[in-house]
Amino acid sequence: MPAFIVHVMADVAVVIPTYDEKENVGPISREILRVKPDVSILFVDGNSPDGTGKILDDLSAADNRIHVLHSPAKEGLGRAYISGYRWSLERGYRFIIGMDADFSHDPAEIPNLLKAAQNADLVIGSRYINGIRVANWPLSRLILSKMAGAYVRLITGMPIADPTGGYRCYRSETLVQIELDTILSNGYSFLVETAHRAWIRGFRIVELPITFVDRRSGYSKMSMDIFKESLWMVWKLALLNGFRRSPMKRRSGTHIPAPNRSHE
Ligand SMILES: Nc1nc2c(ncn2[C@@H]2O[C@H](COP(=O)(O)OP(=O)(O)OP(=O)(O)O)[C@@H](O)[C@H]2O)c(=O)[nH]1
Ligand SMILES: [Mg+2]
Repeated sequence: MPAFIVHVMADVAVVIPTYDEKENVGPISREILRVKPDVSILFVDGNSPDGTGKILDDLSAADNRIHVLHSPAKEGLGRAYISGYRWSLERGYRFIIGMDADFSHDPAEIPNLLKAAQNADLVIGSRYINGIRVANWPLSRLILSKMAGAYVRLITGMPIADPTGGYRCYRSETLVQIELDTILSNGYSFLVETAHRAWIRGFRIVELPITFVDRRSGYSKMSMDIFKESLWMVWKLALLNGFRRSPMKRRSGTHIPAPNRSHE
């Protein structure tokens, strides 16, 4: 038996949901590991018909920092993140980053997200704090995105400039306390729901200015169903919290349970 056991605490996991991202997964994982070699990358693939899953298996066989979860079907962005975050919590990562596979989220920002997370419970890479930084999007898409943020702020009172932004870094304790088991969202509204849960519980949320660039290749997975879920989800979050427009006081070490909610 060794005289002492050195326990190396795994620190950073980068979780990336994928659906039909065959051109992006190789380049994005290379770029992330070039910027920050000591992270683990977890792809959560929704059984992509374009063969992304096989490419991910090959990437993970070639590099032990790359991991893959295969979902049986396209389960929605929120469900993919939930399985990825559970995986990361089970393995003891302290900082858990979520990002897209398509280079809209620049891997070069990872060190900045981690730096900001030293003094925050949740860091949101924000397109809209101190100006607008979105490249190559049609104006209609930008207007829709800005309106979505304004809608969230109006209904919930949550003062976040970019509540639908998907480039984030969570401290593991934040993910534990927002109770992934009771998340309602299947799709993109997961991002608003997790931000809202963190905010209403009084967690420190910091918005880090980032530049968002339109996807490099492939196609968007945004659909009418995802859009509709996002519309009613904001009302549901407000309703479940009694239209409360400010955070509950957070006492350190105190667990604030989520309000009762039923699953559809
Ligand atoms: N596993 C899984 N991944 C998904 C699902 N829907 C989207 N994704 C991935 O989640 C990330 C964000 O989706 P995007 O289609 O890029 O959404 P978007 O950025 O709003 O749309 P674009 O700007 O057109 O790219 C991408 O890496 C997708 O491949 C899903 O149902 N399951
Ligand atoms: Mg995208």
